[in-house]
Amino acid sequence: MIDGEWVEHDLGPDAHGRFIRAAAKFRGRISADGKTGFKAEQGRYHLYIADACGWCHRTLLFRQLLGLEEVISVSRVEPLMGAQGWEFGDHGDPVLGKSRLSEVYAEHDPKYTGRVTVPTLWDRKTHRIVTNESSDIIRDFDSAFSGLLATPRRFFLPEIADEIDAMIDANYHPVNNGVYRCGFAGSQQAYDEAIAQLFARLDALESLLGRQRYLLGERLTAADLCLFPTLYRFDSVYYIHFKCCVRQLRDYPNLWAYTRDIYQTPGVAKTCDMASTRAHYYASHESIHPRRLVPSGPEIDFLAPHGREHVGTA
Ligand SMILES: N[C@@H](CCC(=O)N[C@@H](CS)C(=O)NCC(=O)O)C(=O)O
Repeated sequence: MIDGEWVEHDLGPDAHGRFIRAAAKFRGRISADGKTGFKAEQGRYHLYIADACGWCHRTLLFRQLLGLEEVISVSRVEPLMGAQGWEFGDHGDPVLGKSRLSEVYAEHDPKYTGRVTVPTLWDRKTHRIVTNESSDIIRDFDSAFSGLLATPRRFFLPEIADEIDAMIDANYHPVNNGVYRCGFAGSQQAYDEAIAQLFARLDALESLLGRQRYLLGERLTAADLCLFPTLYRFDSVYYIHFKCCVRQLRDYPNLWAYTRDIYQTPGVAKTCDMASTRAHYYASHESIHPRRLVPSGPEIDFLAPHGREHVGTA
C-alpha cells in the first residue's frame, strides 16, 4: 500500500537476483503488565492468518500448544493471494467486517505505506495493529499470557534461551527463509548460493537429529516449532514449486522421522492444512508459476510411526 491505497507490487529480487524479505512495519509487543502499551488480556487480541504461510503456522502452533485458543481469537484469509492481496472471502472478518486484509491496515492507519502481510495481530481495545512480525508474536504468546492459563507452558525455556535463539537464527537464513531465497531467486548465482546453504544446513540437522530427539536435546522447544512449518511444506511445495530439489525431506531418515514426531505431538496436526497450503503456493505466485496448476502429489503419510521416543537416551 502507498498512502493507504492498494498498489499491486510484486517484491522482486535485488540487483544480484537475491530474494529480500521486507521488514515488518508493526513491532508492538504484548506484556503481562501492559508496560509495553499492550497488556495480555483474555479476548483482547485477534490473529489474522493464512493456513499456507509458514510464519503464520508458527503463531498457530504456539497458540495451540500453549492453550491460548480461548484467549486469542483467530481468523483466516482465502488461500489465493491475488491482485488485491489477501482477501477474507467466505471466512469473513469477524472483528472489523472487512473484505481484505489491506482494509484492516487502512483502519489502523488511513495513510499506511508498506506491505500487507500475514500474520497480523489486531488489538480490539486500542483498535490498532499490534504487530505483523511472527517472531515477536510467538515470543509474546509464550511469555506474556501465562497468568491467564491454568497450566502454563513455555517453549522459549528461560534456562536455555540463548541456545534456542541461536538455533532459530541458524535455521532462519538457510532453511526457513532459504526456501524462499531458492524459489524467488532472480539469477542462477542467487539460486546456487541459496540452495547450497539450504542443503548444507539440512545435512547438518540430519546428523544432529541422529543423536538427539529434538534440536536442543530431549525437550520440544521453540526452535523445533520454528523449524517444523518449513519441513511440513518441504516435499509438497518447496521441493517442486521453489526448486529445492537436491533431496526430498523423505530422503533424510532422521529429519523425516523428526517431522512426523512433531506432527504427531498432541495439538500439532490441528494447525496443519496441506490443501490450503498447496492451493495458495501454486496459485499465487504468477512470476514463477504463471499457469497456476496445482500438482497432484506427493502423497505423504505424516502419521506413519516415527520411532523417535528413545533417540538420544542411554
Ligand atoms: N516477517 C514476517 C513475514 C511475513 C510474510 O512475509 N508473510 C507473507 C506470507 S508467507 C505475506 O503475507 N506476504 C504478502 C506480501 O508480501 O505481499 C513474519 O515472519 O511475520
